[in-house]
Amino acid sequence: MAEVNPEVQEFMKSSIVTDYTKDIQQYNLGPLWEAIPTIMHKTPKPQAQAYLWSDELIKKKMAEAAQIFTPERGGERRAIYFQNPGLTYREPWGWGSTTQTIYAAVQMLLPGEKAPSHRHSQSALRFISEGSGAYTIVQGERIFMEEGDFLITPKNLWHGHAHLGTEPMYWMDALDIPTIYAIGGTFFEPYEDGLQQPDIPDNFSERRYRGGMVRPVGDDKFTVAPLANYKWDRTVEGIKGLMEFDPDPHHGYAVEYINPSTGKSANPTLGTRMQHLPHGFKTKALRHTHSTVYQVHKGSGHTVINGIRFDWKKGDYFVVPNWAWYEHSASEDSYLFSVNDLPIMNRFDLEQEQSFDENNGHQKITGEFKADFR
Ligand code: GTQ
Repeated sequence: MAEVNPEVQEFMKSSIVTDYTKDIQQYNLGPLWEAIPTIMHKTPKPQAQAYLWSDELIKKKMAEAAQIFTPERGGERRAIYFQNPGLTYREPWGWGSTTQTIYAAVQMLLPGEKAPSHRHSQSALRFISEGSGAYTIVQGERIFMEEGDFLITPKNLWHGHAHLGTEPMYWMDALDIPTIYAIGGTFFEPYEDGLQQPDIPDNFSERRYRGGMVRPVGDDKFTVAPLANYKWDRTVEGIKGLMEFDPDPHHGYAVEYINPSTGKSANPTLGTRMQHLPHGFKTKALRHTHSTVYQVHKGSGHTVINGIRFDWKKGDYFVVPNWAWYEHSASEDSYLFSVNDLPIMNRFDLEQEQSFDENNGHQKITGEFKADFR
């Protein structure tokens, strides 16, 4: 705001003004003269906080959930979402917000279990953290999932899951639930008949895309991504190619999952990356408009977020909010999967980025993260 002279400041604090400010609010009217610093802050001031959920906590709570209900009996999915403590104002469950735009969760499916089909206007993705032998069936295509696979479930397609294997499966879900909620675009429909049955060959899209950088003729016309499962082996091949060269100082060896029809992000509203940080590698600090949710797929290390050190290891999840300085450091060979809202920021032409120039690109560490349970 422009400088206000002391006389004006004094006047704005007088009862003529403050009484009036109070008065209009009873008519559901708002005083911009009071609200500007809150609703139009100078740089992004996300309500989402930097936070970390540990593998132990998630496993413990999932084991408890498994004792209590199955997906078929209990609300369609056994998924527990990461409710950011800065976004809990819609009690009692918050509003499914890990950042302001991203919902992230862990889902667990036990051998023999089924999660019935449904469809909705939110776009979904999954990253498989443990196990194999389960499939998701998306619009009649059974897609078998293995550790390290990245899958998309485009909006409005029927989808359900079933587990034909022998060990529990865990995966990360991410959806644009808070974004669709905020703009009033939510539609949801259960499938009338439990789990949809297959009507096209298993793993159809992944088999059609076996060639990688060649695509079936005609597929440039797709509006939804035509590839449903991005296999781990192929992702690692992409990263190995990068490792023949110097790492990116801010990202290490990082690739993004793209829609092979358009070259844009695999999901229209959520960006997704796999990032390899070799043992001992430290990235330089960066901040940008978009927010990110990470899953530690392999390894261990820490991330400094606005001066606070977050130690992580395999199976942990953490949030880097909008416009927060962050830098990663790997103490073992590490792989971080991440989901971001960069496609949304780009669509609105809002993305800005800055690198941290002082101290050779590294923040001063002022504290360590400790989870505070409510
Ligand atoms: O597996 O279809 O975590 O529809 C949230 C919404 C998972 C799913 C979630 C969903 C799903």
